[in-house]
Amino acid sequence: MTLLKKQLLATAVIASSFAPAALATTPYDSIIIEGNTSFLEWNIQGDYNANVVPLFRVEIQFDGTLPPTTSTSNEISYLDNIKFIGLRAQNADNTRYVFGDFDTSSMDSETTYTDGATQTIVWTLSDNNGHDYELSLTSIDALIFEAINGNAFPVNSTSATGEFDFVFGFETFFMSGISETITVNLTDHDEDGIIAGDACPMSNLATMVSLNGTTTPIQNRLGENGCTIMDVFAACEAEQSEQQTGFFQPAYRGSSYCETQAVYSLYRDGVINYNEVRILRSAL
Ligand SMILES: [Ca+2]
Repeated sequence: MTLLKKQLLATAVIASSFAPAALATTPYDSIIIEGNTSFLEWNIQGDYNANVVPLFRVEIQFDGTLPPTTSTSNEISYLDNIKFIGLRAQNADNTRYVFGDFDTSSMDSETTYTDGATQTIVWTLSDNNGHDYELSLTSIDALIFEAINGNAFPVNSTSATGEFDFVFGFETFFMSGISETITVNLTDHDEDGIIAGDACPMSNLATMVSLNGTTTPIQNRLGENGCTIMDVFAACEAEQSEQQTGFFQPAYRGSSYCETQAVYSLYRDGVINYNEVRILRSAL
């Protein structure tokens, strides 16, 4: 996004009448973590402490339609998903503040560790002046992100309140705080009307179900989880192509176990009737 210009971190303005430009509305999802600054130390600005800028705000904009960058059993990276991180500590009337805005060009690495309901995300960031920064967020009672159907999602789809440790340090600047509110703003990427917990954020919204190049007389209905019938079959195709990468596995087309099970699953969920089961089975 061209609007996400990188700005230098640690711009301290005292009793200023101007503020950093507000971010334009973006198509990205966002998480806004707001709370109280519990500790702030900055040797250059000796009077800056947690009493001077008692409120903090972290805004994370991310693309929830991308799969996580990397994923192992206990470690997952959302580096490619994160598009913007905005940090701010301020006083109540916003006349004194410290802020830093980072876009993707600032992000060097990110690591997320998840242990039960506790998740720690550490970002290392840098600016054009060679400054290095580190931001870590540790959730205490709710995950910040998780992967659903291979896409990155915040767990709480509308809003949540929890305690988050917030640590931000570079050189001799250090601050920490605990959040009071966590607000998640989700974008309806596929415009299917299901925003919270859309398990298929980029749905195939074709009018009719088509299989193997043939359009069936069955409407491509949308399930309550945000997945259409076509999404369900698309997930099978992805699985099938993964399985066919092995040398000895023959490439084959037509009905796979996954697709057959998908038909009966759609029937059990009440998405299709039995007549439609027969039509889909014969089309596979
Ligand atoms: Ca959807």
